Amino acid sequence: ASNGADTGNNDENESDTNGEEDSEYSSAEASYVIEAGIGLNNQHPQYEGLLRFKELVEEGTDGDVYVETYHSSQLGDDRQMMEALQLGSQEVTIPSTAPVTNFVEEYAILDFPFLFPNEEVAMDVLNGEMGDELLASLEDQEMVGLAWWENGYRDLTNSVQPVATADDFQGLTLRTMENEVHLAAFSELGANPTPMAFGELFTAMQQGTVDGQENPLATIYLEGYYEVQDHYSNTNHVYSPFVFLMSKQFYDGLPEDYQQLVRDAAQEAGEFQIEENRNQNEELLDALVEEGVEYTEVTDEARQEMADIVQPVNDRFAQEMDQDFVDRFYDAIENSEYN
Ligand code: KDG
Repeated sequence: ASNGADTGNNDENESDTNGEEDSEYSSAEASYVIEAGIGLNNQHPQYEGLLRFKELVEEGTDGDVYVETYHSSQLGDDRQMMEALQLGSQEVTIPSTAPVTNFVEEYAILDFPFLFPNEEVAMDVLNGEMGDELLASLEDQEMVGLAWWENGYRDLTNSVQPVATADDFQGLTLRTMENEVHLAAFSELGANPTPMAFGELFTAMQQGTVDGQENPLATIYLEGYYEVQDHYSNTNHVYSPFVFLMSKQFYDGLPEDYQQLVRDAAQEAGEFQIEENRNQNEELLDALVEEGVEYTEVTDEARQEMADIVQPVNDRFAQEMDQDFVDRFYDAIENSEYN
């Protein structure tokens, strides 16, 4: 079922639904077909990464594994796509980690605001033992975590007022991802958080159901949020990883060499996606301002104040989690060579 065709914005190339025209292979001749879907549109580096995955897998298996790519929630929202992976009716999705907490509790640690001091530390921890542990914990949920990709630091937009300090969050109705930590953190800042699937967000802003939202710059610009939002602040409040998920049922049915091949392809396509993402993020601020959005720069001091306000939320959630896991996670951040 497609619930996302008319949501979101900026799908400039609607015909590029499944990358068919870019492929010399076809599903009819393949032994295995991977249906891969994401929530973001086909302008986002995440989709470019997915097309790279397709190319690597099809070339690596000489077309024996074929990848159909879908964007803009065409296959459903993050939660629905993960459920489809569990059932084996869809093979791949690449959500932000926030909605994964509804399946594996420990993922909530990644949602702690102001947790990672920079992107390099985040990727170092995720590509190390702690990240491996988080990927392995998905197996009980009938999913296989193949690689970490990057959404990036999340920033705030809204249609009401410039947000420079923690006080400015007061009374703003903000769409958040479906995640308890995000809900608690934005409540603590005095906002009214409204959890909602990504595919419903553009319309919700357009109709004024929410005043604003938070996402990395690439999403804000490439989904055309400037059409419905007036203010942007570089809050950088949460580092948001993507996790490349495959249906365990499908993965288990692949021959071993193909299992290794999809693993390597997810990793390599991820490295490409991360580089594209970071390059774009740098350029997009100017483009956003050119579209008429007012940019409010958040000072380090103001950001520290926000961090102090939400710290009790992090502490409360940390207490509910396995203590050893939390300690080792904090240690991994502390001991990262990029810290
Ligand atoms: O393709 C990824 C999206 O489905 C979603 O996870 C993006 O961060 C996101 C959000 O705000 O829902």
